Amino acid sequence: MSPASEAVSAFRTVHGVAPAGVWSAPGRVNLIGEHTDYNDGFVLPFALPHRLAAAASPREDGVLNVATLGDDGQLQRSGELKIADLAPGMVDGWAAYPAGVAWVLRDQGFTAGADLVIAGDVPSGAGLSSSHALECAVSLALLGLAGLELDSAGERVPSLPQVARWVQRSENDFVGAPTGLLDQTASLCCTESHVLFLDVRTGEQEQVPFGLAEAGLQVLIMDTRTKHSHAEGGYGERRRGTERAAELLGVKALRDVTVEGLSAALDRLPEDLVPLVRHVVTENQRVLETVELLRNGRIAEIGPYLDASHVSMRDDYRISTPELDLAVDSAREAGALGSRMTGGGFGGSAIALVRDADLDRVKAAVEAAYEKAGYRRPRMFTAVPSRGAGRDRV
Ligand code: GAF
Repeated sequence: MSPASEAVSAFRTVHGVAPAGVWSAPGRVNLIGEHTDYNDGFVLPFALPHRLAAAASPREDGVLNVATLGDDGQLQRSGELKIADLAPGMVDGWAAYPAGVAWVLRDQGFTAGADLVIAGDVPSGAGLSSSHALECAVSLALLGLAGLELDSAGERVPSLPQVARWVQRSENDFVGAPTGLLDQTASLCCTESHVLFLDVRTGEQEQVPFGLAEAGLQVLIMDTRTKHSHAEGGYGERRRGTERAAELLGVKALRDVTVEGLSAALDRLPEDLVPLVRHVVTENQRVLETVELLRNGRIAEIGPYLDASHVSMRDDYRISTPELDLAVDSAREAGALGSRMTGGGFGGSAIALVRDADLDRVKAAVEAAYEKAGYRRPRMFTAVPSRGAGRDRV
């Protein structure tokens, strides 16, 4: 059953009637361009086929009531949340994500309540943006109930990039996670068969063809099944470090430092900021060079950029883990064209670009390496670039 059908059926179970509609949003992987988004830089994600769906009906009483269907088939409930009373810090756990969206939309004049039932198959805690899929599906559901169909052709008001900024605000100010714009924009704006080249500073977007099948290639996702958390520690620390570096260099954001000016910039920084800046500046350049190859259909040649990106995150940004490194190294040794951790780091998933003929060998090698190291068996699957968020007809 599709996530949308599952959400509709769970809605019927909970509420005894069909929902007014169902909206869904995908998880994402970032092909390259990590920790560049909050430095006004470049990112290159694609949407996963995995989605979270929100079946929804309006309520007259200004209450948000969310139930979510877990992997174990059990429903968890948010309880009745009065939208007018929502404030940061009031809601904990998974329910903070839909509540944050309702909170931010309230400020835009969308104050109506809703019953929502969520279902889907984006692995959670895998660094594949299940929380953003949830936020984006809920945003489109609440806006859709208010009569705004953002996925229809023609003029879109508000635009999807605008919704992405609202989702970011809900995450930063309500949930309390200091994340950038990558994940929401990917979930909302990606299209099938393309990677999305986003210039975070200007908001400019380019859908770049990513024809894996034509090139005889696969993207293998390797979920280390180790936990990461953005809301605490490492992510915020790195973010603050890069902001401090930009301030010391007298630029608006590290986006303004070029590879040509890198060495002079590094000379002006305290030692602890040097590797952070080196990562961000070189990563932006890697995105630009990867995009250029993809524009010319040279997809099999991007491997070295993926590899270099991983090394930079491992050694300079220091956000990789032994599990991620082992997945990347064993995939490479077994013939992957390139491999890197994806997302925020500190656990989660890595990706590998693999020729069709090498896929089984690469998967077996990663599994064997994990077994030998005594790690939990990784979850592995291939994924093609899929459609972004929108309304589903079931
Ligand atoms: C997480 C964040 F949510 C993104 O904004 C981005 O910074 C990413 O980590 C790293 O590229 O997914």
